[in-house]
Parts: sequence; C-alpha cells; structure tokens
Amino acid sequence: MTHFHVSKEVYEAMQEQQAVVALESTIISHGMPYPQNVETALLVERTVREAGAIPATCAIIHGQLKAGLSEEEIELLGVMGQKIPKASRRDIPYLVSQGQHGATTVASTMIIAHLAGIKIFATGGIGGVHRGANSTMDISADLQELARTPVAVVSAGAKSILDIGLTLEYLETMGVPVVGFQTDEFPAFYTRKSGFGVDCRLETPKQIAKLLKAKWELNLQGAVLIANPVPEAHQMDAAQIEKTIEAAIVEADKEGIKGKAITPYLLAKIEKLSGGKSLETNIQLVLNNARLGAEIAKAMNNEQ
Ligand code: PSU
Ligand code: MN
Repeated sequence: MTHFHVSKEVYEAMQEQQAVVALESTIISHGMPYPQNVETALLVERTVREAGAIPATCAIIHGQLKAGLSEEEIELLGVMGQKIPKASRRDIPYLVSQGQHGATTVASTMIIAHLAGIKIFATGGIGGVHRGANSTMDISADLQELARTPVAVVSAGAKSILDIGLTLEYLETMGVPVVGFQTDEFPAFYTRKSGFGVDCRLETPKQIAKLLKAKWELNLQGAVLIANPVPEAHQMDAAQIEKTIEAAIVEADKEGIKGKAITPYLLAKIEKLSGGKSLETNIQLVLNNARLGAEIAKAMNNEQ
C-alpha cells in the first residue's frame, strides 16, 4: 500500500516479534512548544528503548501514513509546530490525497499502529467529552476510535479540560475497559486523582497483557484504556491546576475557539498560565507512560 510505510527498524522488530510501542505526533506539533517538543519526542523514544522495546512514532509525512519516523522527521514536526495540520481520523483522506504532512492524534495513531500490527500505544492524555458538550457536541474522535480499533492506549487519564465523568460514561457505553495501573482512581493527567473510579485495578504489566489477550482472543473489538497516574513527585496541586484550567477555558470562550483548535489552545494556555510547571509534569507523565507501554508490550510477547 503506497499510502502506508513502516520504517525498517519497526518492520524488522515486528517480524522478529520484538516488543514495539507506538507513539503519537499531535503532542509534538500541537501539544508542546519547540524545542521541548522535539527533545521530549526523542527522549520518549529513548525511554522506550531503554525499557527494552522499539518505539514507532507515527505521523503523516508527504501524504504517507508512517509508523517509525527518522530524527529529521520528528524535528520537522516539532519546528513546524502548529503549521502541521492536526490529523484525526476524518483528516486522513484529505492529507493523504494532497501529499501533505499531518500530526496524528490518539485516534489516527491507533489507526496507523493497527495497520502496522502494533498492539500497544503510549501517550500523554486522550481526547474526550469536552465540558459543555451537551451544547457544543464536542466529543473527541479518540473515543470512537477506542471503541473500534484494537490497540491498547496507555495514558495518564484525561485532563479536566474535559468532562471526565462524561468521558468515562461514553467509554462505558462503547464497551472500552478502563484499567487502572496500580490505582483505583482514574487519574486527571496533572494529578493522580479525579474523583472517578476505574473499571478494574491491575498491579502488573503481565496482568494487563493477560487482559488484552483475553479481550482480543474473544474478538471483542476495540481498545483498552490503561490509566497510569503521573508519578507522585511530579503531580501538580489539584486546586491550583483546576483554577488554571478554568481560566484557560474562559479565555477560549472569549476568543471563540472551537473544534479541533480547542485542545491545543487550552494546552498552550495552561502552560503559559502555570509558568511552565505543567509542561514539566506533562513531559514526566509521558515518559512514565512510555516505560509502562514498553513493559506491557514485552509482557504481551511473553504471553504468547
Ligand atoms: N490531551 C492532552 N494532550 C494532547 C492531546 C490531548 O493532554 O496532546 C492531543 C492528543 O493527540 C489527542 C488530541 O488525541 O489532542 C485530541 O484532540 P481532539 O480533542 O480535538 O480530538
Ligand atoms: Mn473536538
């Protein structure tokens, strides 16, 4: 398929049944400022390697869906930043047909991972049901993708820029298991707690691998969401981050930001308002998820 390309390293790793972890690129182009975005993307790849797996950062480059990017391609996504279109499922046909680049969201990275046969994907936070969705109907395509595509997603929960309660309800409706890694509570990205529970708590990557195998052997479609709380030392003060998020939402409303622009807008605003503290937390939780993703990918191979 000319629209799809797997890097040599990722291809060989898949052939040899090595552990592979998919990584997204919206976080590079739209989730963090340059140069921290490129530094973090490369550090996440290194972290996956150090944990004994092969990273497959995904994006659309010159109209081709790619699993596994070169350093130059990661640099390009970082330097160009917001100039690279944010690409979710619905954006793929246009970008591919026009030969354009695209920074892949959780949804479209899952699509690429699945095409490549990769089962585990580590990210920061997922998209979800936005606050006020009862009137805006802003529900991330990530949730539909989790319902249909069999790739396990490791995230630090969801930011409270979203309505976490409604996001979890939606996942329940769609039949997506939400697994807490060593936690009973669904984490809220910057903090370990959200006030909402997970469906089940598992203690080890091996137990998670067993759950994934059980789900997919039974031909139950779709993903599993693995919630991995930010390490204690890096979490933010809950009351303070809540205030910051609320202020960011007020600004977004005032400026009339809507649709696919809202998540990147809020992320940048929160980072500015928190004086960079949120960026540090963001980086640390992504690294933490990359490590867990690698452990689960290895455990999946051992379960075979
Ligand atoms: N949430 C974050 N950081 C991110 C994103 C979400 O904390 O970088 C990105 C992810 O790529 C996610 C996308 O898939 O935003 C969701 O965008 P939307 O809400 O427009 O679907
Ligand atoms: Mn949206």
